Amino acid sequence: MNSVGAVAAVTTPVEPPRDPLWERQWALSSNPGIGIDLLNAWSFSRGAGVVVAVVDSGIVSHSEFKGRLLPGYDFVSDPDVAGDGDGRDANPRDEGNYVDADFLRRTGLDGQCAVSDSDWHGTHVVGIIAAAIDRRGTVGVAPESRVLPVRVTGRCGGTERDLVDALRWAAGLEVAGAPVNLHPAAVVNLSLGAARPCTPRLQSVIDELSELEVIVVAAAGNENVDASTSTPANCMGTVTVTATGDLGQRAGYANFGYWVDLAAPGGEGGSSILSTVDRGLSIPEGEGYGGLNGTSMAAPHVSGVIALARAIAPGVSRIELIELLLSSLDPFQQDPQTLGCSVPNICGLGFLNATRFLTAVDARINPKVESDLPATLQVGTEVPFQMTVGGETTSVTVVTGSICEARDSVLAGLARGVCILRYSLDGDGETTPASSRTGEVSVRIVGLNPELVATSPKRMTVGARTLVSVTSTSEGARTITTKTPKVCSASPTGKIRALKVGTCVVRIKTTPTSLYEAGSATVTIKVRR
Ligand SMILES: [Ca+2]
Ligand SMILES: [Ca+2]
Ligand SMILES: [Ca+2]
Repeated sequence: MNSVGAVAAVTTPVEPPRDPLWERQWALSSNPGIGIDLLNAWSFSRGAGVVVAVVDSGIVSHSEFKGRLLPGYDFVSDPDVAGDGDGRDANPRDEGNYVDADFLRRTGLDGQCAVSDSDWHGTHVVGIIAAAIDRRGTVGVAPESRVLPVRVTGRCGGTERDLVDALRWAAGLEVAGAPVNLHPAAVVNLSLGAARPCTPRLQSVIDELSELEVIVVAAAGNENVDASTSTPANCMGTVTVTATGDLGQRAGYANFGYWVDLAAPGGEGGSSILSTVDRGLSIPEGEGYGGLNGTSMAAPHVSGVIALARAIAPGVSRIELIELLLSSLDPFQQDPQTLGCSVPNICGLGFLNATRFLTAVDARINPKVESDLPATLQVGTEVPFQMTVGGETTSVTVVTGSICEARDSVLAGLARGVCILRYSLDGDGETTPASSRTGEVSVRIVGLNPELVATSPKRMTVGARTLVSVTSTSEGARTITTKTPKVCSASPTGKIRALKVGTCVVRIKTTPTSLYEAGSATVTIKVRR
């Protein structure tokens, strides 16, 4: 028997989208270790319906998200940071996170943040995940996913208290003062961080989300330090993502180390990640496209790919999906230029590969059944066999006990008919819909060919009678009929009467039995005057 790999081979090739900026989206290309090999992953899924929460700076309206933005929430408590004149509210619009001298003077936040233009961070992250295939602009990793924009940062950052409430709300949990989120997220993208340990409060809410099978993806941070110093990347249970550039190199800014799970494109220098933004330098002025670099851009590539997987595997557990993700990564480029990531425990276990991941998820939910069972087996004979489901040897039980018997990987044919064998792979059954790992295969048990001998006189005269005598190894019921009713008649018991000159042909048949196939014979008698 052929050995069965965990990953099935080829997928249907998918045509590249005609969105004009696609050609510049190197991060989505199929260059190993550089792009995430997205196109063929779309033959499995485009993330339809999966809810991805982008807990970030909010969002501006953009035609790339048309019809797929869910009602989010604005958890920014501080009106100065929010820039919308009040505390928390139901409108997660990104009012612009620009910082100017006036703002610093007024708020006394001088020293905590620098003067800068608005970067439309949340909108950029959403575009990486969910920009439409619409012959305009860019495309997102999961272009049919739905986005839940949850605002937690504004001008000069955000607070952990707001973040904790935002995370709970995104997962559908109750948060005082906010309406219940009717679209709980399957994936939460956290392209944000602060330089401190993971607090018990933040860890506890991430644990709550893990309990709900929500997958939380966190950016490793952009300080070129060990990611263990950056939260929430350093919380247990997050998928922590560092960033690479367009040569597959570790981005110079990217946090690294043991806490990093994997790497994805984040851009470096002029080779940035292109996505959706607003054109305004301070407040929103209208939709556009622009480039940003950061682990903030790497994380949503992973969130988007997880959304693709969730769309086809809603029943697979969070932990198993993460295991499949981390076991389907590409190796890092070994080129000296990419040194950094090819050293162990720097950029995680490998580089994101969407097609390999989706192929592995597909094999997991549609495990390939392979056996060396023959199509047919004769009654009274037996054959050794093996069966594997998804590469694992499985046992079988016989559904049709009177037809066949399976014992110690030997199948025996007992009686003519269809032998049905049921296989099931138990293992981690609690995380898997049982039906996906059970099924039936059949082998046709063929009977023996009966020996059927019929004898009669060779000649008769018109008006004479005779008897066909029949012997058979089969117990099957016999039918005796004339094929030439004008020349001779035949009774069911084999009495022949010659009617006119010619050739009398009589057909003898036996019906199939549990041991024998149907049998037939003919006799031919010349009828003379
Ligand atoms: Ca507000
Ligand atoms: Ca608001
Ligand atoms: Ca587009």
